[in-house]
Amino acid sequence: MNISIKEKILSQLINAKGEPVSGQKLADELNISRTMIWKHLKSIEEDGYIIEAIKKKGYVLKSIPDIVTPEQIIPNLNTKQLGRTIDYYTTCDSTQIIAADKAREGAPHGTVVIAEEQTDGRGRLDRSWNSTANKGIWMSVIIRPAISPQFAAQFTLVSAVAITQAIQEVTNLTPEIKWPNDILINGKKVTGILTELQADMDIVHSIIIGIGVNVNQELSAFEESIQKTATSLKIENGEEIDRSLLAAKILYYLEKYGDLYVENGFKPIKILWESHNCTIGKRIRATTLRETLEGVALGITNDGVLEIKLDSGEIRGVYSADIHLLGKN
Ligand code: BT5
Repeated sequence: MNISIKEKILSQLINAKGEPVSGQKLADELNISRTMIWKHLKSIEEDGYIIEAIKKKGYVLKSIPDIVTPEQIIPNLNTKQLGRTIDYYTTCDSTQIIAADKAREGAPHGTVVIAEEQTDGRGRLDRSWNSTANKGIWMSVIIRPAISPQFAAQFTLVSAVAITQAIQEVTNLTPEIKWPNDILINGKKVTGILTELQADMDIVHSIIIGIGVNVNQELSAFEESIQKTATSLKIENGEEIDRSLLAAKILYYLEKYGDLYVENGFKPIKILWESHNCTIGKRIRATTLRETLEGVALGITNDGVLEIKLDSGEIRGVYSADIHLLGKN
């Protein structure tokens, strides 16, 4: 793990929770001069943090900017590998495109690309993804699990469980997973997941997990076409959420459940997924690339495939689809 001196100073200020941190102590601990400490503090202030110097006591962090820089995320991060390298953009076309290039260039497992704004955010099948500036988490995580390509799609479900857990912990809201890649609150979409694969026939080079979480938007921030179907965490619980804290929690659970999945297979994830899902037992319409099926969602298999019981009684497995919930069985 490579943390810069600036990150270490910021981390100490954040951990002090409003108490003064002595400049001399920082200088001694980090083995640099007081002047260097002062220069780093100035640079931290330039990033939007407000720091007050209290005579003979030290420096107090007064306010934190609402940004998702590595300096903001890393002090909250409790992972071994995920998010230990964070590539941050104030604006970009799509974090997914940047991450795909980085993965091809050999970026290590756990590398994160995150942006305040995306001008060309993407969903599945090249649909567009609304990514308002400074209001959401728009990030792509490069992972390199030792699994065969046929299992890669299960990482969408692993990610859904991880994000659901993180949202629950940070907000007390109760999100639900709509198979395969949506997270809903009160029936509206708060998160979309886009899992892309770089692989040969029998080996995964990387999986790029694109995560879009609507955090602090008002309804008017969404394009009109999705205002009836989309929501944000702020709309649902009425208060602003710390995006960097939530991003760190998502990475924590993604590492935890990703490791669990690689070590123990899909079974434990399936149990967690089922406890959070809002698809099973419902009457649904599933639109795949080839056809539209209507029936009752019976469950997911040990491979993450959705099983639907059609009105004819026939049971069909679906690997990927857009699901429309029609109501209770
Ligand atoms: C998804 O696709 O839900 C995957 C979204 C992944 C976005 C992340 S952000 C970071 C990374 N970089 C990227 O460029 N993408 C990933 P899909 O299931 O195809 O849903 C797309 C549909 O959701 C659109 O056609 C809209 O109807 C709707 N939609 C678009 N933006 C939305 C938003 N912000 N919130 C809720 N719904 C949205």
